[in-house]
Amino acid sequence: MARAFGVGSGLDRISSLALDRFRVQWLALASARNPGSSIAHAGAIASRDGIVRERDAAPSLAALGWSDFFAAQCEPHEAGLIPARVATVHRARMSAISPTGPIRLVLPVHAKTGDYTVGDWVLVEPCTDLLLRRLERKTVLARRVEGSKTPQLAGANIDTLFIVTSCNGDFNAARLERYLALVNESGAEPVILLTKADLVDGAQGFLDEAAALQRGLPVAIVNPLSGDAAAALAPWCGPGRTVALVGSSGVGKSSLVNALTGAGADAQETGDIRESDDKGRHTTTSRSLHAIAGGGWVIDTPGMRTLHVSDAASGLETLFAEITELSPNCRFRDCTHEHEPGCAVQAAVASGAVDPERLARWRKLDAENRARTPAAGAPRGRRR
Ligand SMILES: Nc1nc2c(ncn2[C@@H]2O[C@H](COP(=O)(O)OP(=O)(O)O)[C@@H](O)[C@H]2O)c(=O)[nH]1
Ligand SMILES: [Mg+2]
Ligand SMILES: [Zn+2]
Repeated sequence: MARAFGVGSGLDRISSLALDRFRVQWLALASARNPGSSIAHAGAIASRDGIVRERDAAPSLAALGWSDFFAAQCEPHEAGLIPARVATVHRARMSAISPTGPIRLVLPVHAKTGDYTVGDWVLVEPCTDLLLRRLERKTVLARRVEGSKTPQLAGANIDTLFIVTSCNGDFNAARLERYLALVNESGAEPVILLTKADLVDGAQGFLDEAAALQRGLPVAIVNPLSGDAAAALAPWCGPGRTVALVGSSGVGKSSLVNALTGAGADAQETGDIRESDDKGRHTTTSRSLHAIAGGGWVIDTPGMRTLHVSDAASGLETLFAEITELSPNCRFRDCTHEHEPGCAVQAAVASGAVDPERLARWRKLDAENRARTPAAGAPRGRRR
């Protein structure tokens, strides 16, 4: 049976369910993006052959971030299934967004929601909303948690990860490098955002120091409280693109999410609808996929309390490229770049080409990564 959302079916379906915060936000956005359209117009028809025909403001597969990478994973016998993007993951339930609208996923028996993360693409059975399988991820932000066998997932299929820090005591090169290692390893593009530049005399020093942390690293100053925050982030956002924010508590991540999701003329309408659904149920601790007003999606990640580096050998290699690129020139293949004769890295430090503090920080992170990455059968560790 093909599923269609007409005026009646869409509204019936919506009113028959207790609206969760996600659903309300999604509908608010669908109508905000297309002023004058009703909720019913934010629908699409998925035919039996799986071809999804877009109608008006409903996110098309492409707008949701679908690409050849995911399409190529679908088997011919799966043509009748609906691809959907996971929007929220709770202990016992998950929701998704598809071109037919928001879906409360029905989980297969024995499914563990911990195996999924916000941003995942899943294939859904159209009539039952049963989650059949997850597609391979393009990128995934993961970290090993002490005492747990499976890594903790903070989001998947993220294109750009904003590492947020502020122009004050929070700014710390060593901590930013930890974030960079994890983000590099995730496969997403890192961008450093500097907030609170309005509270210091000169932000140029912070900008320069951040830019020096990794070759080609984009760094931007952004004030989440100003009206132009969304415009400042626009180069990394847009239809089909997914971004996420990481950084310490208090640096402005939530303010930035608000700036992205409720920007401009739509802010009032979105705010009203959010308020009516609030009931004090703020979900700041769980991750969710939020639509960006100008197109694209932002994943809200809760703060990472500890920031240990593991399973990040290639992430470190990218981060410390000026050091790791020199290693092949060292006399000994297993050179630690500390005391060995004929060390190309030490020679570069002596000539001023490599910052000795960077070398010290690389050594510390590299050792930590080796100590924390299981040697055999590590799915993401790079063999040396
Ligand atoms: N003056 C100023 N305040 C900021 C800036 N960015 C964030 N803030 C404030 O910093 C506080 C913490 O922001 P919040 O978004 O909650 O940070 P989060 O913990 O990272 O989510 C809030 O009071 C913000 O208004 C900025 O660029 N300038
Ligand atoms: Mg916050
Ligand atoms: Zn060396």
